[in-house]
Amino acid sequence: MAVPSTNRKLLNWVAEVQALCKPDSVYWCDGTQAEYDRLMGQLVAAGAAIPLNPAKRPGSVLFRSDPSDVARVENRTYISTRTRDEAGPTNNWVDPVELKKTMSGLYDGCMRGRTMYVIPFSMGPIGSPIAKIGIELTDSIYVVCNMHIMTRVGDRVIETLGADGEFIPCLHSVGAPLKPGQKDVPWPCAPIEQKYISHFPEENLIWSYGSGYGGNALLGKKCLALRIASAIARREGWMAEHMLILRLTNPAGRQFHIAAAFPSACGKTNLAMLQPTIPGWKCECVGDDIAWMKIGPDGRLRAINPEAGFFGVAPGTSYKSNPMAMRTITKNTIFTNCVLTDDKDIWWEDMDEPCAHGIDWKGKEWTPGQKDAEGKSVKGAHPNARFTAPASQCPVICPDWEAPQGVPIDIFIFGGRRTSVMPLVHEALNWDHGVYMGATAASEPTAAALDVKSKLRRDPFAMLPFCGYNMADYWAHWFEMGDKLGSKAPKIFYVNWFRKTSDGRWLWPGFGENSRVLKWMCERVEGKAGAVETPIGMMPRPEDLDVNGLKVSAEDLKELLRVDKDAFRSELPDVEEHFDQFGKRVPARMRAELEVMRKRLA
Ligand code: SAT
Ligand code: MN
Repeated sequence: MAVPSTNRKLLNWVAEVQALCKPDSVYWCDGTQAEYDRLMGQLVAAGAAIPLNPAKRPGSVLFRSDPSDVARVENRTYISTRTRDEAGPTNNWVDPVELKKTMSGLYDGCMRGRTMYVIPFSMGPIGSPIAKIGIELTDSIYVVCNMHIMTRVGDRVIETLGADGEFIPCLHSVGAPLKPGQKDVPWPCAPIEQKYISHFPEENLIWSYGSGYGGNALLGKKCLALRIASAIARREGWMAEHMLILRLTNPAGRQFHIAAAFPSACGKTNLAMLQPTIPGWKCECVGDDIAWMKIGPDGRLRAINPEAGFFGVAPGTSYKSNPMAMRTITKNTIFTNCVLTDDKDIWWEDMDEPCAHGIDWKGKEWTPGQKDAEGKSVKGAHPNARFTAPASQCPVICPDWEAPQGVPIDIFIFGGRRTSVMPLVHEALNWDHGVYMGATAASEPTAAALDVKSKLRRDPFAMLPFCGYNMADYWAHWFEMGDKLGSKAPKIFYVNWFRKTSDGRWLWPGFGENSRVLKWMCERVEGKAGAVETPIGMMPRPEDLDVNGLKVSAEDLKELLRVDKDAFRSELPDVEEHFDQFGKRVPARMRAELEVMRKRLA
């Protein structure tokens, strides 16, 4: 057990929550391996965690969530600001006084029969000028163990906090108190209508109730590092973004740092750990999900990865799609909602080797191709099954991934999953045009959100579910950052790896071959690579891309680099509608970009 803090604000808050939630006991986490092993041992003994075959996957376990608790719940996620306008039309809003009243009612006695864990954690390397301290109070050991991997937990955080340091309070409960003698279930949680993932950005406070899953429960990630941090960043003049960070080194040894925003489950982890297929280029991973960026003393934007682990989407991850992720998760990894194979290893759809038989994510006997009552084939792993693994285990982790001052960003990339219309890559004509690209980014839906049904989802900057204030004000903040950065601003690009032909064939091989597109971007930064101006921005001609050894026909490449003016023009009303939901708050500069686009496409 950790040294109890001397921080008055912290001690008072812990006492207050203890009085409200009424846990049987309170435990201060020290973040040590011994603590992790002991707590995980308890979960194994209780049957909540299944230890995997130590000869195959040492130090690793499998969890199965309750079938109702498998992903973030966006319709139960709230930005609770004094006025509805401050949260904006894309966030759920409830008045903070009312929400706190409702939730206090739920929290009252909610930890009975359980231990309340105090998790002191740092988002970012401890002591970095960009890092922030959070304290999560939770009654879930699963959360404690995941936080051990995903953040930096322990005594050093308490020491850094000192007697009067600032921290972000993060309260979490699974919402499943136990009566005396009542046996716990493997995955306690509350019914959907009692789940609340609430943020109070005006007082840097997070209250989460009822879910044990991912971003609903590991409060350092989406809640703190994106929703609360984005609101702080706007006040303080920096950026908290849903972006991977990577370093690309060219054959001459010049380093480029890229930060890229794609919605959840659109291949951020794959790109972050990309293995270039072009000779002489090296790629290293700094982070796969979140970037915190401040303008450094030299005027350039410096980025850190606030996390310490990867919470990656498992299905689709393979030695073919992401060998470095596969090697990262060979040990010391927590798996959630995967298949348990007969030799006590894990499996999911599109892993390299097929699985003959196993136990599916719901705990039932399973054979591939198995059909349900309606004749639909049953997946063994949940589409949003996850792995939680230490970033330090990634074979291509960047040597500077924990550099307190961060890495200087040269390039921003936006994108999404679009099977049609959007070409392989285009480059913004200037910062404002790049902000327009980010604001209008769209994707076809993925498995990361439980409750999104629409066909094409505009996901500005991949921040739609993660922006802790009015999205239009967030766009204004991007314009302001551009003004501050001036000539030192990163160049902005938009990519789409997911184009298909009308008969459903992929046009682009993706994965390591994406390095060809990144190479072109780096050479644009250096002023070396050619491009043509199109109505949507600068684009490479086929001869501007390094296609040496690439197995894509000239015809397909032409299609990948074609701008379908009619299709883009036909999407403008949708863009306008997208802007209009924010009314007068839309920056004039954004409206101006739309008008320029309209003219270019005419
Ligand atoms: O479940 S999380 O929100 O942590 C991951 C994601 O959706 O990107
Ligand atoms: Mn994400």
